Amino acid sequence: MGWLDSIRRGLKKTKNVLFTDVRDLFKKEGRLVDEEFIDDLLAILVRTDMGIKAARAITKRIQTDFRGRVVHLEEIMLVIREEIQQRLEAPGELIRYAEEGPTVIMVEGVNGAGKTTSIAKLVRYFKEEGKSVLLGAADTFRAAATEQLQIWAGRLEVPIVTGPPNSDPASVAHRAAVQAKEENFDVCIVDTAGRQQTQHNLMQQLNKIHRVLGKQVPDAPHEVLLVLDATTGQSGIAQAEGFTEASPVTGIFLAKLDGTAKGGVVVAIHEKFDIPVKFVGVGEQAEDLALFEPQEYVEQLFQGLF
Ligand SMILES: Nc1nc2c(ncn2[C@@H]2O[C@H](COP(=O)(O)OP(=O)(O)O)[C@@H](O)[C@H]2O)c(=O)[nH]1
Ligand SMILES: [Mg+2]
Repeated sequence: MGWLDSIRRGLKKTKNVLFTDVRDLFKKEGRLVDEEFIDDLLAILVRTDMGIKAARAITKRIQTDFRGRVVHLEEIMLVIREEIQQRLEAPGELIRYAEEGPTVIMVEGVNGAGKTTSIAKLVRYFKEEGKSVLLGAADTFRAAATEQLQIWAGRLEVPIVTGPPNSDPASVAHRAAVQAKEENFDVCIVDTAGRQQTQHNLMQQLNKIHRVLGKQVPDAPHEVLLVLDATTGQSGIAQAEGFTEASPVTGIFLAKLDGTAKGGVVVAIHEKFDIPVKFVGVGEQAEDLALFEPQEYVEQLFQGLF
């Protein structure tokens, strides 16, 4: 199954809101663009979690273009599509690979966001690209966290560096980077414990892991991926702010897009941060990954809708 099928699957619930709910605004043949219509449409757009700014911009344009006119579903959908498309930009290069030595990727986010599962998806992705991968289990706070990553490592047949429970996560990160360098791995992915942006010490610790990796491998980490849970919508975005302040996040991995009608959150993320959404998680298995391409995202979101 290709990336396109994956993104389609991930957007199913969001499509439902857009299509079913917007279509329901059109009881007869067309509908007069009046205040009531605009209010109803705004509420639907907001439900996709694209953010109030984008939702207002879309309804404003519809008001300007069509006020007092009877419009058809297709005309409205076309405007929504155009406006969403305009707000999304291509992520540029997906991964900034190291010029020499292993490419080191650090993965962070709040508890339960989907970090460990997303790492499994990345492992599978890199393996399909023909690259060797070494994992670093720097979530040492819970024994179960290391075990979870170990299970994935076993299934995906990649080696993993671990540490005893409650040991210094930076030390695990350090050993993973050293091993990746000495044994010529292409990619080294470091898992980290979940944390809240309000936990100052833990945010400092992310910074330490970041520095330790950089000492072992030039320019490491080459990517810092922040995993956001799509089902938390706008509140997930708010959490992200603290992370981008604590460490230079280079990309968003948007997990659990399949479990939510809030797929518009991609738009909100783009509006809020200058950080591209690079990967999208669409299920609990290692193959449930989509690479984020704005063009495809928009196409799949509106495919079959009009
Ligand atoms: N439906 C769905 N579930 C996901 C996805 N990514 C992760 N999960 C689930 O979310 C839960 C938390 O994931 P985990 O990777 O342990 O999160 P972590 O605490 O951030 O490491 C698990 O039950 C995962 O199976 C996804 O893309 N889609
Ligand atoms: Mg985890």
